[in-house]
Amino acid sequence: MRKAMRTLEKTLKQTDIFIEVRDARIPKSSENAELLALLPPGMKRLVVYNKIDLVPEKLALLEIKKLHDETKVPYFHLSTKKNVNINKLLGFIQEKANPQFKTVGAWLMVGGVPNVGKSTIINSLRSKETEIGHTKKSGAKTGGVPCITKSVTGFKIKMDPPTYVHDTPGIIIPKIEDPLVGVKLSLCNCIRDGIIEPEIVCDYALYILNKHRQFAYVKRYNLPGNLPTDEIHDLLFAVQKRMGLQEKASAYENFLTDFRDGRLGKVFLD
Ligand SMILES: Nc1nc2c(ncn2[C@@H]2O[C@H](COP(=O)(O)OP(=O)(O)OP(=O)(O)O)[C@@H](O)[C@H]2O)c(=O)[nH]1
Ligand SMILES: [Mg+2]
Repeated sequence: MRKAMRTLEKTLKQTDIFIEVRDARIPKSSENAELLALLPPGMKRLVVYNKIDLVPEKLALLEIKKLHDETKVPYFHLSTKKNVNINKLLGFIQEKANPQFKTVGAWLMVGGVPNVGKSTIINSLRSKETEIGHTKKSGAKTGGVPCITKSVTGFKIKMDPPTYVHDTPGIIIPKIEDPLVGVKLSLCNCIRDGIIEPEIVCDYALYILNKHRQFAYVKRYNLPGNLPTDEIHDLLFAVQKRMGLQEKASAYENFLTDFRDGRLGKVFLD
């Protein structure tokens, strides 16, 4: 990550706009102050809150607005999965990115913590430009686990004016001071599984589901008496039984995957 930070710092010197991607479920916890500290003063910035399809939208947008009341940094929400505001993002880029020299084109950088959807956003932008979307050159590599992007790579997203984006590896704060922030990052798959005890992460997920009164898990895992629980061991036992899993570790995995993919309901964690 240190090496990536150094590369980022250098690349930022050839960047016109920095687009910071955060996870709409954890707008505050997915901010990376160390990454933002690398930005040259006065650099044009935008924050996008991706995966809005996974949150109760009204509540999340209210909390996100509060975060920006003082900073005045432009922002909006996004979902690449549901194609929400991708055109708005293109419009923003078109308006703000005016290349100094037409031949060089404008350069953007997409950055943020791991697994928030940076590379997927680049691919969504590329697919909107027919000439680029139909080329054989493959897009940015994406995946459901953190740290898929390993190096800074440039992609063309627009032909006229020529506009390019640096895709960057996800950067996590080296020392997370607040343990709850660590749990939330783990729950949203921004840090690798296993770094935080899975039982703690699952327990927090269950607490959040109950707090939001999202009880889809009761039916999905066939809980005894058709009743919700706040006992993580009872829940994991039900997951294991319902899914026919041999090992407890697979129950953790199954439950977390369901939670992360939104199959158990929409939640907001910050
Ligand atoms: N539900 C939902 N999932 C999304 C959305 N955008 C991206 N994803 C998923 O999030 C996961 C991570 O996407 P990537 O684009 O690889 O994320 P990244 O930020 O580039 O990740 P790193 O390169 O590992 O830092 C993938 O499984 C995507 O399909 C979205 O709007 N909604
Ligand atoms: Mg990536």
